[in-house]
Amino acid sequence: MGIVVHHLNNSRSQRILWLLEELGLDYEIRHYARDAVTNLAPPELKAVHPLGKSPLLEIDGRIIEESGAIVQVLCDRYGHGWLPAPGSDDALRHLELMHFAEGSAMTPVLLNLYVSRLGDAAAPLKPRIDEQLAAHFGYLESILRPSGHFVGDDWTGADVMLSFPAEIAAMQAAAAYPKLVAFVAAVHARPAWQRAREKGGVYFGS
Ligand SMILES: N[C@@H](CCC(=O)N[C@@H](CS)C(=O)NCC(=O)O)C(=O)O
Repeated sequence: MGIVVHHLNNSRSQRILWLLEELGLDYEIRHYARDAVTNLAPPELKAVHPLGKSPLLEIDGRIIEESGAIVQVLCDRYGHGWLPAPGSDDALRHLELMHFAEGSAMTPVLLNLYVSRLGDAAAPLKPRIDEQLAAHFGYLESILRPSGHFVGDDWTGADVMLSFPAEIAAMQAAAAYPKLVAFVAAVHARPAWQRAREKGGVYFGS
């Protein structure tokens, strides 16, 4: 059965294309362009899933939402080398970090994005948001292993998931997070990432 990625330009969906390229899978990309004024996804994505967000993966006739679930499904089915041994402590760590990427790290990033549109009215919220950004990015910086990976000594699904917040940290505060900057450079140097980047269209992280 074919694999289809409903891909919004300049979005989290880029990391799904990267993983598909790493796994050497055949897939089709349906492209959706952000609105030039609002930067939101076009309404056509709501015809695929009620939330109208990307990534969405179509596989075996089913739509799968949430990057973490998509990465897990792809690794479970096609990328066993991209998962730690089942039952190991690394597998538990991997599970934590797969959830951390969207469940924790992205919260202050999104808050920051939204309140930055308030101008001066954002001032009371900014210190707490800045502190939480530093806490989450600083945590990621602190747990990067000497191998350059988040779990074990090789690429895993957690690296794929965390590449997105790491790209944001590297863009927003490179001097504070040299290990994350090096991690992002290693991701972007992967031939699979470069193929995905060509296929995905506009992307902020590079
Ligand atoms: N937690 C979800 C987040 C999905 C999400 O918010 N995607 C953004 C792209 S980075 C989106 O589609 N935004 C367009 C919009 O909200 O209109 C996931 O990781 O899949």
